[in-house]
Amino acid sequence: MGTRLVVVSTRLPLTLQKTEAGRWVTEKSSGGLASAMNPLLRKTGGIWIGWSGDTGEDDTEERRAVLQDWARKEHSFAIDLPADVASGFYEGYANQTLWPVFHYFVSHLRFDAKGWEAYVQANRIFCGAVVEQYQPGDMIWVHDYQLLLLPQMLREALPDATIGFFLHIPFPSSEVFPVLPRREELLRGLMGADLLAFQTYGHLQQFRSSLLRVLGIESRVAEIPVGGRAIRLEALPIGIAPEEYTEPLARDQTTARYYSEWAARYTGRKVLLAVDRLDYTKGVPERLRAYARLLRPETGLKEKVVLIQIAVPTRERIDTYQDLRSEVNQLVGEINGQFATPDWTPVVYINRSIEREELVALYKLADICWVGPLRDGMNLVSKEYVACKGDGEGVLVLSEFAGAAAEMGEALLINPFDEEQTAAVVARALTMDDQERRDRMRALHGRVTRNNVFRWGNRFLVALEEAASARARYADTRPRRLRMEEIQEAYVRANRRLLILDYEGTLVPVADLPQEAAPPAVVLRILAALASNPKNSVALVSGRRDSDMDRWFGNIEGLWLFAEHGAELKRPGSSWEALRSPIPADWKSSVMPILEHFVDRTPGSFVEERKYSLVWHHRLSEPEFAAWLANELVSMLEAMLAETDFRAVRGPNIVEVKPVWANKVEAFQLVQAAQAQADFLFAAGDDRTDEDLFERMPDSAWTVHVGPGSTRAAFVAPDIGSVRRLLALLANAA
Ligand code: ADQ
Repeated sequence: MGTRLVVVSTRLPLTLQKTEAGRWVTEKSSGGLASAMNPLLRKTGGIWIGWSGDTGEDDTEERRAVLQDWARKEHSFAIDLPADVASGFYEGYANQTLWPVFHYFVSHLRFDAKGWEAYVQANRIFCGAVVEQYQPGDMIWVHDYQLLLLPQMLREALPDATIGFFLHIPFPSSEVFPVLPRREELLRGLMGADLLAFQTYGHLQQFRSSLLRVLGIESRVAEIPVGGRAIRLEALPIGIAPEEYTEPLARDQTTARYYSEWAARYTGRKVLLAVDRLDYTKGVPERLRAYARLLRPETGLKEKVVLIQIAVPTRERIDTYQDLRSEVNQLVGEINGQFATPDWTPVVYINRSIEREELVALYKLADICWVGPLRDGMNLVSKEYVACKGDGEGVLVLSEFAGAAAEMGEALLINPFDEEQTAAVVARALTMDDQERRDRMRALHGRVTRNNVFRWGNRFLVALEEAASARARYADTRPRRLRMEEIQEAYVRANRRLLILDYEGTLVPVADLPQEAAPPAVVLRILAALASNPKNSVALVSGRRDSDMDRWFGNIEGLWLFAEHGAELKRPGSSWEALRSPIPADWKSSVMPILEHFVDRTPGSFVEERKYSLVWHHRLSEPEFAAWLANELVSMLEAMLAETDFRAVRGPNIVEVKPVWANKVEAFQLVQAAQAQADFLFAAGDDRTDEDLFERMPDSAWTVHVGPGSTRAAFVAPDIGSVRRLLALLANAA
């Protein structure tokens, strides 16, 4: 791997701490991510960019020296976030808006506009820091939900950069995701990446269906076509670095001491272990309540088991977390108060972080590891426990709502919301026979060891490299990003110009209802200015009726109007004429009943009747269902219309039945006949009918495709705004 890896995540593997004495010290964390990234960073001479965790207000020389050390010795570049940005970003939008919704806790959602602004601002600060460190050829790997806007920001700042994104938490269902304020911006923020990777295939699918529902962007299982390139999609479950757990077990003295002390203490009792950050997604109260059921007299388990619950405090400044802490304190108190005896405490509760040596000793000790999140992207605790069970002596009880469940079929799966069933499964784990226990654990152990975090990191980088080289190949051919100045220069040089413009989706957004979509004043001004230039022939082609076109554009002198996709034409200064006539009178009566049948089947859809065409609109319907029916409708109509002059075509959220001869190529040829020897040909459009035109125009033509999707156009404009800006530039050019 010749290229350098640039890792970007909210936090660095290093934390800046101010001691009581006022000195700045560095704390190193040895999380799974750090152990995965470090070898890759070493191998590629890469760097890590993240937040220092601090505001940088106390900008002393000593502090700066510590951070310079990080950069020099650890290749870690720390970003400072101003206090208000940090809290609005971290405690605000990231952890009180995104975190709950992505984990299906919609009722915990808190939102305010300030938090959102801070989130945008923080992403911008990250972007600036990456741009500052960036060297051409680098591979940028962005991590997690705090940085959802970063890929697109980076793409705009560094158009040729290789950008990958990994989401560590679940992607929620498309029923839940749209609950989020600023959902469109979030999805657009991701669109700058070359690769988007998720923990599970399920999350990937949910992302795709949210993308369709929220932005109307269609995708395939492995990629999303966007404006002249494709974003690759992958499901890459994260793993752990098994040696970080097995090594201390094999060699470390402290670990061995802890283990033998505790093994002696708990002789004769089964140890149930739970290790979580104290987060409401982790199901700690649910576990405690299920455990209380397990201790009821009829199970006979009283005094025979002990639950060691380790809960690391996190996000303590947020109310919900404080409430959770009180709830857990109370439950632990109740259970111990109700069941304890002078020589037995049913729950050992540790509400702080513990050392690796202690954690590993506990993993080895535990007969059962009880992993019960209500929702979790992956869950590494389940994998760490399994890594420590090379001897097969342990049972993993695992929530089916952890991403890990997709890979760990040999665990005993629970629905943590069902406390009765959970207690029964744990009881079964306690009595499982030796053979079954070992068989299950060995299968799990083999997989956790093989699918480790190093393999995960490599798979991500291989996929990212492939995605980026596919984009580079694509960029070498066509289309290119819109180059306004280049087009402007050619326009200024030319003497006879022909511009053919699509309307909806190109100059104005596609409207939900056909009666909407009137042009704003700015569009009228641009069209009038272009059409009034004696060197120009400007044609506007729309699917609209002649009456709409007249009402909206009738006053603009010199403009060619085509209504109903070119079935009707109005030359400058004359009146409407049909391109062909007569057309068979009965065609609508045979097509209409079929469309009506589809309206009945698809709530929210409706038929629009025009003079020359019939249109089935399904923009307001459930997108996946409607897309499926649209395909069915088209194939049905194709068979029916095969021998006629009519065709059924799919457009953005529509199926349209119209005459074959009503098309942009014919429209173009008509204008061209009037503007012979044009030395500047220009076309802009966003849909399939525009593609036919782009293909038929000569290579010298300036063809512009608007928005996402693959295209034959020479240029891609990201959105309607940029087309308007370009046309305004031309309209004002000398
Ligand atoms: P987390 O929500 O933090 O991670 P998890 O995957 O379980 O959840 O990782 C927690 C880590 O913290 C584990 O490595 C564990 O050993 C450690 N830990 C927990 N309690 C501890 C304690 N008391 N003392 C010391 N260490 C403790 C997010 C997502 C997950 C996803 C990971 C990685 O929410 O779903 O698996 O990222 O992608």
